[in-house]
Amino acid sequence: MSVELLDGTTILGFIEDEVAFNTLIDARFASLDSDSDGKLTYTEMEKELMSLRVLGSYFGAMDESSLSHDEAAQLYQGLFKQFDKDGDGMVNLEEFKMEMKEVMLAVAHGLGFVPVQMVVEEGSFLKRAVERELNIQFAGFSV
Ligand SMILES: [Ca+2]
Ligand SMILES: [Ca+2]
Repeated sequence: MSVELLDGTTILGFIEDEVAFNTLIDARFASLDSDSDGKLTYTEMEKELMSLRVLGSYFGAMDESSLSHDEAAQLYQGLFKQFDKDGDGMVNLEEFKMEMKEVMLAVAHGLGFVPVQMVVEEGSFLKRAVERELNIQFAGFSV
């Protein structure tokens, strides 16, 4: 975990960088797919859904403390269904990629263009987005 300063532009830049974004999505998918069958079950997705929920709470979309255990379970099921576009009970790479893009776009728009401090996890999307922008800035300095 680290505290980073980021705004919507940081995230948009990352999403638009197709190679960087797809590379991260592929790696993330593979790490979640613990039995390597190319599909994510609800159980395999659970950890990711929790971190997305934390992300959502930054924007007041969800109030953590007011949720009962059942409500939290419903929330995760709902998030999972959002990923599972064709409703077959599994999330494949295409579905994962599509929904992650939508989630990150929503986060970017929620952030807007005023930088805010956020606690980000190592290896998370936000962390990669920040690292990518730093790399570009450093590359700019060396020219
Ligand atoms: Ca699997
Ligand atoms: Ca599916």
